[in-house]
Amino acid sequence: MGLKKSKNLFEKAKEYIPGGVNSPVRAFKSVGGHPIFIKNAKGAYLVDEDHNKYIDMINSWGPMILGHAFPPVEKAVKKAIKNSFSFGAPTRKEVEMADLIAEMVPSVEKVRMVNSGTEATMSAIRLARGYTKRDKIVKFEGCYHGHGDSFLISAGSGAITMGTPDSPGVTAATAKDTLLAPFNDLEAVKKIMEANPGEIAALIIEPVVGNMGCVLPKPEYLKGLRELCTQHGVVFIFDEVMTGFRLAPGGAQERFGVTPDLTTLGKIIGGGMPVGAYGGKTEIMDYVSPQGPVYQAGTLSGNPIAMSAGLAMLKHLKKNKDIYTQLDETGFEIVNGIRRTLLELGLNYSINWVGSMYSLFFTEVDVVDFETAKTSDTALFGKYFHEMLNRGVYLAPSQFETLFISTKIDDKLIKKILKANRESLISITK
Ligand code: HOZ
Repeated sequence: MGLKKSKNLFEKAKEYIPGGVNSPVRAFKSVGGHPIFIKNAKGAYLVDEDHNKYIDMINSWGPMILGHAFPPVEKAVKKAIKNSFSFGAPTRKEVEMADLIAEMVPSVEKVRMVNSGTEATMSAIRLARGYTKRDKIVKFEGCYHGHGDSFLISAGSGAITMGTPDSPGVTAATAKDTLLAPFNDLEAVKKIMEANPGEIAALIIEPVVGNMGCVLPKPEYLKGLRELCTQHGVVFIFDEVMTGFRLAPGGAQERFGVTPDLTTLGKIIGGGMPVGAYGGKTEIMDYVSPQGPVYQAGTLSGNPIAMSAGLAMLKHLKKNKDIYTQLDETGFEIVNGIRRTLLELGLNYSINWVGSMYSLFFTEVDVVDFETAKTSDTALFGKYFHEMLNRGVYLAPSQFETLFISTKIDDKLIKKILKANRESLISITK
């Protein structure tokens, strides 16, 4: 497999871009080698600058649920672009988008568009603080909510991948207002709430964690958190940047039947373009400026091209609910196939799976939280990653990222993925 152009581009990139990339995980630092520079993508496939073709198991970190360059989305973008690219003024599309999100996502009555998941989470906690007039927030070890200061404490994703879960540059004053809890431990949250009466504004969680690898909530855990938040007057926030419109039309909250007070959403509502949003109960959302006193703004918010792409995507998902059954079945086939191979090879590695998200952890421990995720053999994962890449399967370049399945993964591709997986596991463990 030739990778000369990618290698040269990376060398040049390092001269002008810190670390040669615009987001740390994609630098391949934890798996070794150099990143692959992507030229184009269609359906299930990515094509790199050297014309190598890969089955994509990242799908732009979630949003390409219908595969790359999904025709209705492409058509909507082409149509919208004729009317110019940005106005910094309200448009019809934003109203349609807000209406659609409110219809699909159980917790959302009102919603504000922003430009990324990071903006959405930063804005949501400011709103929760303004609404409750309290300062502290609770986050979970290993959860990642973008790169806002309050969240870069015991953070997953690129932070743990690069070995800096607590980032320098976050002031002690900010860090002291972020209280940490282990994921899946209800008792720990109860203790935190009881020890900080009337001080906690919000509790933010990835209902299914994607940023320490895929980690599922234990049965009744989310329900237990809901009850604790209600009891202590804490704003309960689901970060559904990864799970929104993916685990069900209404996201994890629909799938697990637990309704938060606020929800943050990301790139999927832009059909993969740079979009985010936060929404929830009217009573809370009406605290946002200009209706209320909590300030938050953005010239590009509700950008007409991104709105057009997102509307085409969400309308399709709403109309074709069978997509979710299909994604669950594909997820089951892949995960079951990996399990069969592990059994055949006498390997006892852990797999977590829900719907179209899954992770193979190189540890024999059940992965239920950050501590157990960290028992993974990341060097072995790195070898597996490259074996898969050499066989044309593009995984997330970190043990601490979930994989995402698109509807374009058909039976033929499932077989290819499973064959690559079997050969890769044999190669790294022989
Ligand atoms: N932090 C992102 C996934 N959790 C990765 C972003 C990127 O490198 O594009």
